[in-house]
This record gives sequence, structure tokens and C-alpha cells, in this order.
Amino acid sequence: FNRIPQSQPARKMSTGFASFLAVLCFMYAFSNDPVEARIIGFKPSSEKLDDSLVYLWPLPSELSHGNATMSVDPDLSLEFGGDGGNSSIVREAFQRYKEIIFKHSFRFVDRRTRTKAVYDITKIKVTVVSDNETLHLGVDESYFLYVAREDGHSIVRQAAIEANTVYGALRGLETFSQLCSFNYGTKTVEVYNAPWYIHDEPRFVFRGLLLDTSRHYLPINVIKQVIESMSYAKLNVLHWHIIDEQSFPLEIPSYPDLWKGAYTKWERYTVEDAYEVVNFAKMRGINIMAEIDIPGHAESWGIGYPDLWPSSTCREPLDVANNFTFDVISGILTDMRQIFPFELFHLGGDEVNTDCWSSTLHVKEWLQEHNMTGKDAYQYFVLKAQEMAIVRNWIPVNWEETFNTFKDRLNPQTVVHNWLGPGVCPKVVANGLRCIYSNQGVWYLDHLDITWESFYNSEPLEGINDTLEQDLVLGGEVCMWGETADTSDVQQTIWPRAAAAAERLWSRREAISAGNISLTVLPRLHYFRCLLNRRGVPAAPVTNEYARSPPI
Ligand code: CP6
Repeated sequence: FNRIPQSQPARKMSTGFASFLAVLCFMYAFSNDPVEARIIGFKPSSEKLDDSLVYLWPLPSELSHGNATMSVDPDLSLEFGGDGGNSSIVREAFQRYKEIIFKHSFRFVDRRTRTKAVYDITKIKVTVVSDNETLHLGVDESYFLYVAREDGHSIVRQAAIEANTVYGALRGLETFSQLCSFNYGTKTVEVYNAPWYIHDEPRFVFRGLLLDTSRHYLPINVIKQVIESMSYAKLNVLHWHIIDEQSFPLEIPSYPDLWKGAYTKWERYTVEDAYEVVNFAKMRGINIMAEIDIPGHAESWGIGYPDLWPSSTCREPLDVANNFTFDVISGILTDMRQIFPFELFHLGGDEVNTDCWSSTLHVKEWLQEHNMTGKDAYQYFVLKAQEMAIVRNWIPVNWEETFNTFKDRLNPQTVVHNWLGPGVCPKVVANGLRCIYSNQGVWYLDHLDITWESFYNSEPLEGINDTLEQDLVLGGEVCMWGETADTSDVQQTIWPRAAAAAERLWSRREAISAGNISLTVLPRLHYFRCLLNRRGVPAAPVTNEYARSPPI
């Protein structure tokens, strides 16, 4: 079904090492030996888990802890408080996390004796101040987490999360789940180094991952698995690059022939599928930023409606000279507005080559009539699409070429999405526009030779010193373009490197800056990668063996 051949010879080199590490993680998950199990899960050496290290990913803003070990009740109960505590978002998340926390323990627990055991932590109290569940850009994701708490001379054996919104509570539950580990000796889930006091909040409001479902179709359940794994790393925006020149997999009711551009009728998303993805993501505090990439990267639109092509030999960019083009865009935006509630919508605008506009007779005449060059027409197209998004109450996002080509003409609401290289966001924010950082040299997941260190050390605020300008950088996004990855390997191409960027986007800059990282980051990342494996996410080994040259 795939029009693009798979070509990843480099990855083959890693198979041996990858399976070695996979076996180690597997042994961790199922080993019966308490000591070995903990050591092996941590890293492939004989070193011990370092008690002074905090195995959380991403690192919270503030924390302190003691040195007690506390067991957690497999019948852990949820108590809620505040106006927003009794929310299905909180209740369903609690159930999911309970399953994750006890995933590898139930097989060891004797059901007849279980109720007789005494556990330290039997309850988690989740207090949510507000019952407003709008998942808008910049929604409050902060939380406090206590796992046991000293009260005078006694210890309150209870876990508690306090947050302003349900989404803060979700982040707190994730952190709580990361503090829990299964002890194969006592066969209980335990929290080490209790009591814990954590206060946490994200550094950036936009912490994204791009998925491309045009170059290779990804089934809904795979998209959901990616979303689920994003929530483990506290990423909060899935940039869904649904459509591109290779295929048009989404149903658009106003123009029902558009998805004739899908690879096959089995490789399509119905409107209901898209709703389902949006809702699944919302339950995990993740927004979907949808994209239609125009006027370039849109060849597949013309399979259903050939009039969108300037001619049969000039199939992109879309025909700027034909009103029908804008009718179709308008219909698509109206239909997609019903599906995607997030306030950002991506209009693409990258890699537009207008040469064949100038060489197609009717477009050439239209350009002359309107006294426009190809570049003028590109600007005309992008601005017209921006207006259509804005009247539908969307903030337009565009790839950086639009800014690079006609920065002063972009709508002041525009969010510029960097990709071509470093140094772009500084120019964007100096012009008063907002920016998303995605430098291809350091943050493109489909580039297998980019190391996790590159993802970790790339700084969205590089070169921006003015604090008001810094505020215009919404955050960053790692990109998983789909030309060379499909369902079979998309997760192991995303993880663990996306996690490195996720910590850059969530944690305080000082805590993760150069001098601080060398000792603590690598073992924590190994641990997080193993955590992904235990939760069923096929994350690749941390060490980027496939980027190495073959042995001589
Ligand atoms: N598809 C679209 C792509 C890319 C872009 N837009 C891309 C370009 C160069 C690299 C990786 C991806 N495949 N629509 C650029 C934003 Cl190296």
C-alpha cells in the first residue's frame, strides 16, 4: 500500500544491541530476583540504582524527599476534592494509572491473602480547584504532589495531588506513577525515599510532537498509542500532519471526493475516527493541532478534484487562479472546525515552488492580470487562507518560509513554525510574532543520525535574551515525518529521543543546563526508556547505536 519505499539500512546495524537491551528490560519486568531485577532495569552494567538520584522524567521544578520506603495498596482508592475533582477525566486517569502501577504485580499477589496485608498508602486524594475542563493553550498544568506527609510527630500515610485544573491533576498522577516501583522481594509496589513533596509546572505551554499520516497511513490505534506515550513524557500537543502530496486520508463531508486521494479505502480516517482521536487526547491533557499544508504539499487533493491542479503536468502548488481552490479550502476548514477545538490550526506554507504557476498558461495570464509575480501569488494565497482560519476563530500557524518571504504582511496573530535551522525564532519574536521551535538539524526524529543528546541540549530560547521576546516563544515540537517510518517502527523512532526534548520543554532551564546534566541525565533517561518498555511502548535503546559507523 505504501508509495514510498522503506529505506533504513542504518537501523539494521542496531538490531543486536537493541535486542540485547530489550531483553534486559524484559528481564527487569519479569525477573523473580529482587536485587538483579532492579539493577538490570536500570542499565546494562553491574552498577546499583543510585539512591541519591530521582528517577523522574521530566524533572519537576521543585522537590524534596525523605528516606522511608512505603508500600502501596493494590486496592488503592481515589478520593476527590474541590469543584473539579469528581471529573471523568480524573477518574479515568486514576484507573489507567492504577493499572500501570500494578501491571507487573498482580501475577505475584495471592488473592486470598491480599486483603489481609497492611499497606502504608491506601488512598490518593486528588483535589482540583476548577471544574473548567477547557483544554486551551496555556491551561494551568501545575500541581502539588505529596506521597505521605509529616504532620507534627506523625506521618500521614496518604498520597495527595492538588491542582488548579484536571490537567494539572493528570500531570501529578503521571509523576506519582513514576515514583512507584515493584519490589520483587516483598512482591509489593513501593515508593522509595518517602515522604515526597513535589511542586511542578511546565516551562513552555506548547510541547509538541508531529505525526505525518500522509506518507504512511497510521491506524487510529497507533495514533492513540503515540498519544498515550506522549502523556508519559508530559508532552501536550500532537501536531497531526494529516494530509500531504502523497495521500489524503481524511473524510471531508463538504467535498466527499477528497479522500479518493487516500492510498486505499482501508487507509482512511472518518470524521468519527478524528473525533475519537481528539477525545482520546483530551482525556490525557493533549491537544490536537491539525494541519492542511497549502499551497504546496497538496498534490493528493487533485485526485478527487483535478481542477485543483493548475494542469495535469503542474500538480502543485494548488491552482491560485481558480476560485474553486478557495471554495474547497473553505469547506475543509468549516468541516475541520467541527472536529478540532484547539485554538491553533496549521496552514503549512512550506517548500512552495511557484515555477509551474508561471509556466501554466491560465495561471500565467491570471498573474499578469493581477500584476503579480509567483512570490506575490504565494503571499496572496497564504494570507487568504489565514483570513479563512481567523474568521473561524482559529489562530493560524505557518511554516517559517512564510515569515522568511513576507514577514511584514503576516497577520499579527500568526504563530511562525521554525524548521529550516537555528536563529529563526529570534527574528520572529523581534518582529513581535509568536514562534514554535523545531530546528531540523537537531529535532527531526526521522533523521536517525541525530542523537538524544542533540534533542536534549537544543534550547528554544537560544539567542533570545529579552524576557518579553522570550514569552513569544510558545515552546517547541519534535517532528516525526513519515517518509521512512510506518506503523512497524514509528514508536521506536520517536522514543526515547522525543523524551529528551520533552524534558527540555517541561523542566526548568537551570536544572537541566550543561554542567548539571552529565551525571544525572543518562541514568534517568535509561530508566524512563525502560519505563516506556514496561508500559508496552517499544522505545528504542537510549544509546544511538544505529548512528555509529559499522565496525571495520
Ligand atoms: N513534508 C512537509 C516534509 C518536510 C517539510 N514539510 C521536510 C522537509 C525536509 C526534511 C524533513 C521534512 N517531509 N510537508 C518541511 C517542514 Cl529534512
